Amino acid sequence: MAMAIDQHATSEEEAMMLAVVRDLVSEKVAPRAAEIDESGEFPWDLKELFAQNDLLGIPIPEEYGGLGGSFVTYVKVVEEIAKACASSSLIVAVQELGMLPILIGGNDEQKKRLLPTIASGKKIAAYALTEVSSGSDALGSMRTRAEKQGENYVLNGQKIWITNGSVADVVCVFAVTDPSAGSRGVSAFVVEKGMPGFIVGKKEKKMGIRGSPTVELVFDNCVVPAKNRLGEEGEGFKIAMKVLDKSRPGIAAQALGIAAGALEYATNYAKEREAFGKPIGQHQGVGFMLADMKTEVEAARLLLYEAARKCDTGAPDVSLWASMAKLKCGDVAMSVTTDAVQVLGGFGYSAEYPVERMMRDAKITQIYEGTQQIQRLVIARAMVGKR
Ligand code: COS
Repeated sequence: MAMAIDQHATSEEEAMMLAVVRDLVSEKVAPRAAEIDESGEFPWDLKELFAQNDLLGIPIPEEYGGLGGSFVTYVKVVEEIAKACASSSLIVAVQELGMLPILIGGNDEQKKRLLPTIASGKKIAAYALTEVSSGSDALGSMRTRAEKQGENYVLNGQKIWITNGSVADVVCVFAVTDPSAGSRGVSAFVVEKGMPGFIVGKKEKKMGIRGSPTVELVFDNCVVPAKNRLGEEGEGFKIAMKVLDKSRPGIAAQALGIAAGALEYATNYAKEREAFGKPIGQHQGVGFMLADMKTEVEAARLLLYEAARKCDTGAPDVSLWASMAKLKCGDVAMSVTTDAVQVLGGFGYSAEYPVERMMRDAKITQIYEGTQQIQRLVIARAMVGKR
């Protein structure tokens, strides 16, 4: 029984789901990971596979077409996929990121209209906050404008580094509606593929997560019906921040999965590869490295699962925990994959082996969904406040 062998599952349903995901990953995802990285193409077949297995709407309530599952289950699913393929894990993680503004800020009509097709995977969702001069300073430097004209808003501006932006049907976009109102001058909109003036711009060439398209989006007098505004005018920035509280654990899960995948590969290698008459893992230099890597991965996992549990319970300190999980898991992903390359030596540096890809994929987890510096800022503010 899956329950008996799954030390991390918190319920029988979760154990069954994770068992299914592990099979899918070993049969369908892992064999494709190197080729997805090499080609840089979005794996549409895996998106279909995840949709068929109900992985794209795990935390969406059943009344809106989702599975009604927990964030804890969701992060474990992302982690399992990321062990083999970081790009593919983003299909699940960004579907969640893109739907959260609707779940958090939308009214009942919007949720009924938009969430079921996202949960089923019929539509792909994305989240557009970042701009050329507005990365960490998401609020102060936002330039994209939305002006009310009759029953519509007209959006003008540009967003960059939008994951899945070129394949998305539904993009939650944040834009300034009142430049004089500070944090209350931003509003959130659902922009749908085909709306006039919604243009997909250039695609980035990246170090890692190469199978996940990262693009620029341009809004050129883009007409969005007012019924697609999420929340009241001026509530957009708070919606954006509340989303990040729940989406950062998803990226932490991706990071943890990358680290766990690299650790498993390096451990098996260290048991097989011999030097000076014994497996290299039995030399203290390598054995102690593996011991540190294992300890870091397990510590990061506990932090992540607690952060996800806080997302489920609506804990008031969820921002703090989401940022701590993202900070720890991102740093562990980078250090563990770097050490995994070291354990494999010259083979680790070769694209014939997966750990160099994992090391390249790990780096972004220290940058996106808020840099590690921004996570520290959120953590410190939660501890000592902000004047
Ligand atoms: N939940 C609800 N409201 C929040 C919030 C949260 N987690 N975080 C901030 N807010 C509110 C604040 O309460 C404040 O509201 P009032 O003006 O009504 O008091 C408002 O939002 C502005 O917050 P703050 O004053 O903290 O804004 P700053 O510009 O100082 O800093 C940071 C905000 C830096 C935390 C934010 O810009 C950030 O997270 N930046 C990184 C963005 C990011 O992660 N980008 C990655 C790409 S998106 S995938």
